[in-house]
Amino acid sequence: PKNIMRTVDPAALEILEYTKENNIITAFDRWSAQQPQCAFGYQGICCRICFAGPCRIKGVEGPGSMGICGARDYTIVARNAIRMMAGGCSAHSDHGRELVEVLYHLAEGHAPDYEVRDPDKLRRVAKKIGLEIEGKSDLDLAKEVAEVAFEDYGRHTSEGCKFLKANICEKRIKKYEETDTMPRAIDREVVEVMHRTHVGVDADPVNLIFGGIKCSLADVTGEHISTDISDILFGTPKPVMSEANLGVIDPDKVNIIVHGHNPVLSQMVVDTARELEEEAKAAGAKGIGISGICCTGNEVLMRNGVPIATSYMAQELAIATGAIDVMVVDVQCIMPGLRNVCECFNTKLVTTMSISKIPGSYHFSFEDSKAKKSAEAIIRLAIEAYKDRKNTGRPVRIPQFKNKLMAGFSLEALLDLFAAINPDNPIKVLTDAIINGEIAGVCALAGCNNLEAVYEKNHTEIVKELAKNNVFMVGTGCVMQAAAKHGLLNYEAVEKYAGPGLKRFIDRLYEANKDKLSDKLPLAFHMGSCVDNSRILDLWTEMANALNVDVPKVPFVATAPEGMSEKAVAIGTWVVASGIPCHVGAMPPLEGSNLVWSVVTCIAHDVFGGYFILETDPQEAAKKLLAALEYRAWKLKV
Ligand code: BF8
Ligand code: SF4
Repeated sequence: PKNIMRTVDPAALEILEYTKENNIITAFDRWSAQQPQCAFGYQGICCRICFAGPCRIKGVEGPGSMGICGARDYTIVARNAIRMMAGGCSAHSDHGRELVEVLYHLAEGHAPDYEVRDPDKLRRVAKKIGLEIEGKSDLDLAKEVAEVAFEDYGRHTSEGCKFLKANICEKRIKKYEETDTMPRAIDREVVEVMHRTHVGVDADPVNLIFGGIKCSLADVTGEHISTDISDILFGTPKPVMSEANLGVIDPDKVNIIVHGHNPVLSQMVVDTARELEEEAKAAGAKGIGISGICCTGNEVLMRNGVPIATSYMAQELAIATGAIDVMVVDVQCIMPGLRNVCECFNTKLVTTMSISKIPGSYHFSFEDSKAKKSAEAIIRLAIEAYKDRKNTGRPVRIPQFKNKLMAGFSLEALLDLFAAINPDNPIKVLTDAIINGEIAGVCALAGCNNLEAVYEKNHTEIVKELAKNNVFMVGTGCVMQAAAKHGLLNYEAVEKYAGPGLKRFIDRLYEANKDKLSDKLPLAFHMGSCVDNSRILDLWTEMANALNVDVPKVPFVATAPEGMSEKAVAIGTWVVASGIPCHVGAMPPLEGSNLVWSVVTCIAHDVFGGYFILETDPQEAAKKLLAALEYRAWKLKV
């Protein structure tokens, strides 16, 4: 049927009608085909950890209330949950490791296509992790930073990860040491989770969850390494203007979409495309049009203003415009389903990482010793595909929807805005605005898309509701792509949706920074990709230090309105362990155990000060987030 509302994105809706008419199968159809989804899996009470199973918890008593080995609902739910955290930690941290390797190879002279673009950031990071910086060259220091990062992956002693300890408050360090949740080394914590969840090891749900928390703190260590080294290699983001949604695609250009997560690849494609612009024109194109999907899209948006084509759930719909010549992917959140849609439109799908291949696609191995050569080959493939598209007269259909956005708010960029008002103590601009009631607090917007909800409806409703109630918003990942597509990352949105206090605050920031900004400030501040949630951790750490309190007292909340991935589970967990209330708008597989449910929603609060708010209704969620902020702001004042 035509009008089933699966999304509030008008561009996605238009392409969905088209794919339906033409029998092109996408995630939206596959979601329907999966209904009803397995109730055991949905609640987290299906265990496949050994192949005596699968086992399901079938009742509350008798032999059917346990797995064959005797595992109870709480053991199974907790084991499954922390294995998700280990998956998320692996993904983020391995992405970080790639960056450390590039930095190390660069310092050793084996990655000639890369450079240290932000030597100041290199020095700041080096200093923070305790290195002596005086009198050292950039490359020598780069090597030392890379070595400390490598250590954080594989240390055998127990003093804790340096990139974590260097970036959190003293009181949090103490808390993690007391609760045995301080990660020793990233790889080690992943291995420990895999070990303790093997058949017949840890059966205690609380012990399991604490193990998961330790792994999630290893996750944020890997995220911080990713952010720091990306900034060192490619530059620390500054405010930048761009556009978002499928309307950014120009059919008369050679169109390349970068999709995945690692800027090691996407940044090289963006830089190289500039140099090959003339070749594209010689082929009859207006130029090379690069746009992004998912977090690698966020990386090149933040640093170069590359427009956003769309977010995770609509990746296949971008191909179905018919106007994409090459989609180049690296790792994470790349749907295998892309392949079939690419086939329909003769789009070339290019994989680049040895651990991430898709049958039937092209593979251009991307190694840092010959990165530029690979990028050139990919762009030339796109130019050939463009010629082919024009020669065959393939129909294109581009929904005419896009919105203007401002992004590029690294923590440095944000503090720089504040510094124009208070140069001696920039963060006080934010904390004072909370204490004097101008704004209600801060909310971090993070996470994915999940068709359990109407695509991008939760995101947009929560942003509007929080804005109305004067919440200052920062964010990362696919939520910010949703916000951008719906016109929520520009000043027009401030005029439309911000409450009076928030509007005054954003206007005041703009007035003080007018000279260096090309446009007025947005309703919500885009801080980057999902690994850049590390920037958000830094923000609340700054606030806690300025207020002279531990993080659980800071009026700061987080929301993942359509959480989905294992990475999101890891992030949500370290957010809670940091002391922040964290809303999730798609139900994680925890409902099968009341005990685990109460651990994450209540007991976590007693131990760490943060807790999960599991709520699928966006209006209710906004109310709960606001109540949490109000309570914290009130406590601060008394
Ligand atoms: O790391 S928000 S769908 S793209 S997992 Fe994936 Fe989720 Fe998007 Fe970025 Ni993050
Ligand atoms: Fe079943 Fe236990 Fe094996 Fe899980 S570990 S599949 S509950 S026997």
